[in-house]
Amino acid sequence: MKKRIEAIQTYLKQNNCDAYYTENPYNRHYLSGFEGTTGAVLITQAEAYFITDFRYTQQAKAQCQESIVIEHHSTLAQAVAELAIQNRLTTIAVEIDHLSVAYYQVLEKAWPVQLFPTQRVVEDIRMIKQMDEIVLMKKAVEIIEETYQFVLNTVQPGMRECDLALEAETYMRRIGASGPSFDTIVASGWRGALPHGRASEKTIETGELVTIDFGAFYKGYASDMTRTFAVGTPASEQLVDIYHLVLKAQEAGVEAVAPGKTCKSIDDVTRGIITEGGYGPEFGHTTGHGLGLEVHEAPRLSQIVELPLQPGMVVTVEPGIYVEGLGGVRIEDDILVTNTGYENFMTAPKELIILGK
Ligand SMILES: [Mn+2]
Repeated sequence: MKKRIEAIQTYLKQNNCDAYYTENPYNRHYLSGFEGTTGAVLITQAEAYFITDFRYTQQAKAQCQESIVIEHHSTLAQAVAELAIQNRLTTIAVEIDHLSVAYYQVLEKAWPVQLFPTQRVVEDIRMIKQMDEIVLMKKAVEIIEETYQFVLNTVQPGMRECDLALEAETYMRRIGASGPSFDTIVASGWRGALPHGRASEKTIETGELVTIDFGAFYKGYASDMTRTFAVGTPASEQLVDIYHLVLKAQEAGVEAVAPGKTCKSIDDVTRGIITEGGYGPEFGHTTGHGLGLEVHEAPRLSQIVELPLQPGMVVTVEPGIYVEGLGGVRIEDDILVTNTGYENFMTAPKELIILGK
């Protein structure tokens, strides 16, 4: 935590700015350790403050070890105005990606300082995971993989997608998740063609492929996993062929991950294989995204991102093919970029599983 605060203080010195302010839940958590829902971080060149109200003071004192905890009795903006006067601040950096226009104006009015608009300062630091973060992410992955085993043991023909999602989300909580890292996607049969088909009331039928895309939060860190499996012998041979093509692309994409390679180059690998297989237009999303405190964060593995991968980044690799009216396939692993290549956090098999056979 101390290192994270120091990184911000270095940024402040380099930019000739007196303080950095955030209420963004992920950046706030990253810079303070606070896991609650209301509060603000103010880091000056000399101090780190955490400001919250009565409801969260005890929690903040326990979680924000490196910050001076301040309980306010009016508004966060007002409390910061007082700190600005006490500390003789003249400029405060704010995260314009996370402020509404209205709230920006509130801060401008309340603070006796110049606002210094910033973007992606903490997000860029967050891209590189430290060892303590990697430990938590591995645990989040372990939970979701165990939940996947449970899903395979639980799913039955005739079961509604939403009931399977509920069972999975309950199970992950039971084994240590604080909750799902996003709404569980269960897309069976023709719904598999919806890349983000949230679990519906459709029943899962024999002969269908089922795509489940889900994740767990563990101590603030997210996992994100997708598998496609068959319930009974797949009715569509075309979908089985598609499965093998997606698997080939996914495995090649994972293998390609290494420090120094650009994000785009990983997308090139998966997209190249799928395009060669004849399904380029049916792979309409990017290959993957960064993962950490947020389930989608930097860097994105896309055609427009030339950023080189660096050790400590965690990214998903998740190509898919979606054929309207027929169905779809997606396979996703969470991958750590290491000094020499990559480490796949996931161990669950990726061969096509045919249940009840
Ligand atoms: Mn994902």
